[in-house]
Amino acid sequence: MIQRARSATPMAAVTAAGLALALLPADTATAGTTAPPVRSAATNVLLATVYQHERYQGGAFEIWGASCPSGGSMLPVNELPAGFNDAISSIRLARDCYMIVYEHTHRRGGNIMLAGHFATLPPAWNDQISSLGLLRPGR
Ligand SMILES: [Ca+2]
Repeated sequence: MIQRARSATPMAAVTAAGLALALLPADTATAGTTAPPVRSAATNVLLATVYQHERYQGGAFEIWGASCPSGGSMLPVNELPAGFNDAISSIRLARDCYMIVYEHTHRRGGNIMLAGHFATLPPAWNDQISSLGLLRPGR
């Protein structure tokens, strides 16, 4: 399902999991002023921003949702937007939101869990990520 954005964001794709992915052009990726692409109760929290280059540079996409799910469930992004497969080099995560990143699409292959902000990724993971999932740390 594809929805047109009302803001300057070119397009927002809403995944089956109810996440909204908003692509940001490279020149605005670091400005931090882009409005949420889809305003609804299901997509009003910025959960993560994913960048093509280290130190939050290059093209980026934002992941919006209601919240990170608790209770052991995961919000999946099984395929990355065009230009991001094997091209991710830095990631910012909302507080209380963890990300598991995977070597292959559809959350297959090797994986690691991330929390917080990563201006650089562990070397083995730079330009390797092909899918991901968001979840709330258990407690
Ligand atoms: Ca990969």
